Order: sequence, then structure tokens, then C-alpha cells
Amino acid sequence: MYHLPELTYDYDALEPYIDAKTMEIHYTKHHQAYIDKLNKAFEKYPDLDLANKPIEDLLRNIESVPENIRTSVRNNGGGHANHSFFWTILGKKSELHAGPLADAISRCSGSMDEFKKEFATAATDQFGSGVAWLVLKRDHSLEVLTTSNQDSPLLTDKVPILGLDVWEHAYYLKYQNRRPEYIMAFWNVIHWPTVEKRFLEAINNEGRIICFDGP
Ligand code: MN3
Repeated sequence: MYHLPELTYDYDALEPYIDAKTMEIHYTKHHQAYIDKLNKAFEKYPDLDLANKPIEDLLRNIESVPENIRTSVRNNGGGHANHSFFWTILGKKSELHAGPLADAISRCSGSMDEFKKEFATAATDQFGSGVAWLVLKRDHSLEVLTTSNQDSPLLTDKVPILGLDVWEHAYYLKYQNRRPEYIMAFWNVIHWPTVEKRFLEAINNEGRIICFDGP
């Protein structure tokens, strides 16, 4: 059985940028619903013991999941993985200090400000529900992209470094239709030490970073 991961901060910790009510509903209702549906799908294949495998592994190897529940694992498993990731990169305002990630972002996007613009544009332009990402690709390039619905970058062998949920359920209570305001607020609640840790793990603490325009 999959379960909700523990939140390491209170629902109101991200106020005023992300309000407590949204956090509570998002975590206890939306995220829980993905988990419930995923567990339900796994019940069809008790012998495969899918619920004891890391969701990241199932998404990376989605073709290994029985076809009958593959769409459910893609959607609900993606929802579980994406939300579990999202909670960890949020926190009280922090700065990205000089270091490997700051260097890579500056080199690949031109500057931190250019990166923020690129990310915000992608998040704003995502049509309908989805998630905006900074990912590390297998060739060690960094890329800003969006996925639709609850598709995980892991489905296409990309490692999430930073992500922003742009489903309306993530912002509608406070921002209604003003998604760009929510995206601007996001920069105030990123826990950069965790983002940098994700990045360093993804490059095995030593990998060379190239930019998608070439190094
Ligand atoms: Mn969500």
C-alpha cells in the first residue's frame, strides 16, 4: 500500500504565497485520491507486489506495468510521484547560493533571472492542467519543460529537479484564474537546499552539465 508522505511543515508554513486551506485540501484530498486509486489498481495484480516497488521505478519502466492498469499508474502513480516531489521542494523562502546548480542554471539559461522567465513562461503557457519542470536529461543537459495532466518526467527518463503544479486545484482558492500571480509567488516558497540536493544526486555529485544548446 502506498501512503501519503509526511509533510515536514505545517499547512500555513507557505502563507501568504500558498494558503493553508489550499495546502490542506491539496495534500489530504487531491494527493490522497491519487494514492487511493493507485492502490485500487494494484489490487488487480496482488502477485506482482507493485505497491512495494518505488513509484519512481514503476514510472521509469511503465512498459513493465500490466497494460490493463498502465494508464492508471501513469495518471495516479504520476500524481503520487509529482506531489510527493512537489512537497519536498517547497518551504520557507530560501536563496540559491553559488554552487553547482546556480552555475548550471546560469550557464544553460544565461542567468537566474532568465531562467525564472523561461520557467514562468512555460508554466503560464501550459494549456490546461500540468506541471512545469526543470529536469536533468540522460545526456546531462538541463531543460525547462511542462508535462500534461500528471505525466511524470520519469516516463521519458528525465529526472525532476524543480517542479511547479499548475493544476487549478493548486492555486484556485487564492488566485482564481490568475495563474501568473501564483507562479510569481512560487519563487518565494522554494526550498533551494532540497532542489540543489536533488540536482547533485541526479548528476552523482560530479557529472558534467551541458546545455541543450551545447556546452
Ligand atoms: Mn496537484
